[in-house]
Formats: sequence, C-alpha cells, structure tokens
Amino acid sequence: STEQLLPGFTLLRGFCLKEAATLLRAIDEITARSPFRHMVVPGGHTMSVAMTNCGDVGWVSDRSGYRYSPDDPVTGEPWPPTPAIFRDLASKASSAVGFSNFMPNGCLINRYAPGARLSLHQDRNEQDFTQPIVSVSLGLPATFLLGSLTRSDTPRRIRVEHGDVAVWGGPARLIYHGVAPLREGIHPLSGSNRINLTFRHVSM
Ligand code: MD5
Ligand code: FE
Repeated sequence: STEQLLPGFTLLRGFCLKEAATLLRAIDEITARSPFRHMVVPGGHTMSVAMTNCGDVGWVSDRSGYRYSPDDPVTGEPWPPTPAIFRDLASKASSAVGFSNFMPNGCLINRYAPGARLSLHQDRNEQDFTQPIVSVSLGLPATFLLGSLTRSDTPRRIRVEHGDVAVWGGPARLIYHGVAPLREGIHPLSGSNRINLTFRHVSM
C-alpha cells in the first residue's frame, strides 16, 4: 500500500519485500569491507546505532562534528561502491512517488540492536530540496518518530516493518524525526537486528 503521512512523506509498505534477502546479502558484502561501527557525536556520546556507508560519500561523526566523507575513516579506503540493486530500488521507489532521476551519491547503513535508538533530530547536512531521501527498513520492526518542524511537538509513532520503503520529499526534509528504542525479537533474515538504508544526494 501507499500511505502519504505528511506533505512530502510517503510510506510504501512492503515495497522491497521481494528483493529484501538480496539486499541483506549485499549489506554483508559491504560490511566485510567497511564494518559497522559506533560513531561518537560532538558531545562525546557514542551512538547506540552502528553505522557504515556505501557510495561516493558517507556520513561520519566524531568529536569534531558531522560531515560527509569520500573515505571510510576506519579503513582509510573509499567506501564500498553502491550495489546496482540498491540504485535500482532507490530509483524505483522515488519514481513511484513522482521524483524522476533521483541520483543518490551516498547510502548510510544503520544497524539497530535491541535498545538502540535515534533521538529526535533534523537531517540538515545535505539540503538539496530538489532530490528526495529514500529510506529502506529491513529485519525487525521499529517505531519511527515523526515530528514536525518544531522540536517540542510530540511526534507521531509510525510502525515500520521489513520491506517498507519511505520517500521524503521537499517539505518533509526538515522535519524532526527519530527511531524509538528497538524491541527485542528474532527476524529470519536479520536475526536480532533492524537495518535501515538511507539514500541521499549530498551536494559538496
Ligand atoms: C532510520 N535514519 O530509520 C532513519 C531513517 C538518519 C535517520 O533518520 O538520519 O540516519 S531516515 C529518516 C528521515 C530521513 C530524512 C528526513 C526525514 C526522515 N524526515 O523528514 O522525517 O535509521
Ligand atoms: Fe535522520
């Protein structure tokens, strides 16, 4: 099904169910080269979500701040290339919502173990409002926190499941959002984890 939950935010339920197992195998190949790691944020805390990237630019954080980098600071090598199946999915999902020619140049891969969460934040390191952001949920279900442009507004709770794909366009790009602490569970394809892919076009 297709649910438009806010202007600029559409959830495509089950959109990548058929290719989910292939996506997870491709993620294993990426993480064999650029492993998941827990990044440190400028305040000094270590994130509960483990992250890695593929593509031309990857999101990184350390004590000095957030930025996009062409190289993995752990390996000193470029991030692994984006698999064709990732690009095909990002393009298929964005065109289904009316964005043609989405050309992501980076994909952030987030891994949630039980208890891992992403507190309410805005994504404002890569504002190019002409291109959407596509996010893909794999493995255990999670509760997405969908806020507004005002941090103090109580967010809506939206359950996202294995195979769901979300497309965020112009007006939704600066919305506060987060992920509630992951509940324990076992998924046949991802074990005790949830994996989220976020495709972005980063202008640098
Ligand atoms: C996740 N990741 O489930 C989410 C999915 C992140 C992040 O938030 O920054 O890694 S992406 C959700 C998203 C992206 C861009 C805009 C908005 C939500 N939004 O306007 O709500 O790991
Ligand atoms: Fe975000």
